Amino acid sequence: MASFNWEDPFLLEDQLDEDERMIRDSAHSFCQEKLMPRVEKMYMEEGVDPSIFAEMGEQGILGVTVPEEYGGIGANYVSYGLVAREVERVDSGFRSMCSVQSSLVMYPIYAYGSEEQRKKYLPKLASGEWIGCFGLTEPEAGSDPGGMKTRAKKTDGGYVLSGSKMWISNAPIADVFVVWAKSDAHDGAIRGFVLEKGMKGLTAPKVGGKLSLRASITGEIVLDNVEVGEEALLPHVSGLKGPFGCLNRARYGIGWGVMGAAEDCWFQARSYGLDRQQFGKPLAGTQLYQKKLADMQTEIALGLQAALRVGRLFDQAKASPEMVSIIKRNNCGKALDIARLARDMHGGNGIQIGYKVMRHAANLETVNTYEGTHDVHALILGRAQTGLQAFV
Ligand code: TGC
Ligand code: FAD
Repeated sequence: MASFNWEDPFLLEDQLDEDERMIRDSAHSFCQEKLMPRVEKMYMEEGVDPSIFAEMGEQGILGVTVPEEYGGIGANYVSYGLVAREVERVDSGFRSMCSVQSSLVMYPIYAYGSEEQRKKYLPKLASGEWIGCFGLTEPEAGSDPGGMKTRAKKTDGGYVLSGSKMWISNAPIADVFVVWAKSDAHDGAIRGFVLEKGMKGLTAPKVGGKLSLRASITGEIVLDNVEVGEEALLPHVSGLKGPFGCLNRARYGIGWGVMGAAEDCWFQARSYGLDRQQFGKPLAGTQLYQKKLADMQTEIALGLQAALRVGRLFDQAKASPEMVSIIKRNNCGKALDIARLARDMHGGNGIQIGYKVMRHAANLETVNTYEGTHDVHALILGRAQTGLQAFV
């Protein structure tokens, strides 16, 4: 039999091609050299450094799957997942910045936008010169986005948007706002609009006081009769399948990303247990400690393998939303369990910022909730196998 690589139990490495490894390695170096040194300060101060977007853009990790003619690198979905894993190995908040920009802002403009919209927005979003946000959730419509109250009223030359969005990543620093509203000109169907910073009536106050995802800025979007021209409408999609088409991609990336955070917690717990002596021996030499490390290793190996499988199917246009729900739900839940366990294995030191595990655990509370909560994905999967919908 072959020898066992404890860090890569199922030899994921062998299942990647040369381009994928190169994109992954380059993202890994960028994340460790440029992002890791800044994360603690940003997290502690709940601060934001918008210049990170330009650095991510220069690195080529915004809009990884968008074709080169629009500023992306035209890579496959496996590469996108590998990048998400490297970014979230540092912090879920940084991965959020990338996910929103790539899957929730660039993707809808690419997939549902006019050629003018593509040319105007995508290159600047890919370079990070412009920052984007995605407004779907509202104060009274979270898991049930179909219950949104934001309205687009038809005028002679365009639309007037009114309403408010809540919990919107990047919003306070955004230049470009992809906002979803029910349009009276389209029988009340949900339509997407691309708004720009500085439009009269558009504001995006910060939501403060977060105890999770503190390195990513979150805000509201307030739409006080914002007048836009016809060119703001995303012409090629109507209905909830518009925002869900974006969520399928962001959720898929999260399925990979959280495994990066989980791996960081696992490696931290292993190193800590090898160094820390209690009762005259390393903690890692105790049965309970080893059982916990084995559980972490197993769940991460399985989670990564599942993410890779869905990625390969994505690239063959054979992935379904339900497959994405399986990896989003499983991998977020398992990563959160692993981060909490790693925190416990560090004893008192585990609550200190320098050991990273508590920061990951706090972040993963959000990741388990946004992009469809753990339970909402269970209901999506329950509906798919029973034919009965249990939401209402
Ligand atoms: P339902 O009746 O199921 O569907 C309505 C229409 O949408 C279509 N559809 C999809 N299309 C593509 N992909 C999917 N995954 C789709 N799911 C549904 C469906 O075919 C139908 O189309 P049509 O043409 O027949 O009208 O809708 P529902 O209202 O019953 O929805 C139920 C539910 C719970 C599944 C859904 O509402 C849901 O997923 N809720 C969770 C909401 C959510 O995920 N919000 C995320 C907000 S964005 C965010 O969190 C960003 S965080 C980013 C970061 O910082 O990283
Ligand atoms: P609720 O829907 O009120 O759910 C509360 C609880 O009830 C959950 O446990 C849920 O699982 C459960 N529940 C809900 N419905 C059912 C049901 N039918 N049956 C059983 N249980 C149910 N949104 C955006 O649009 N854009 C963003 O960029 C964005 N970024 C975010 C960043 C952060 C930091 C956070 C925290 C959220 C962000 N969100 C964003 C919003 C996020 O998608 C929502 O928080 C999420 O969809 C859940 O909605 P909710 O908070 O209203 O919770």
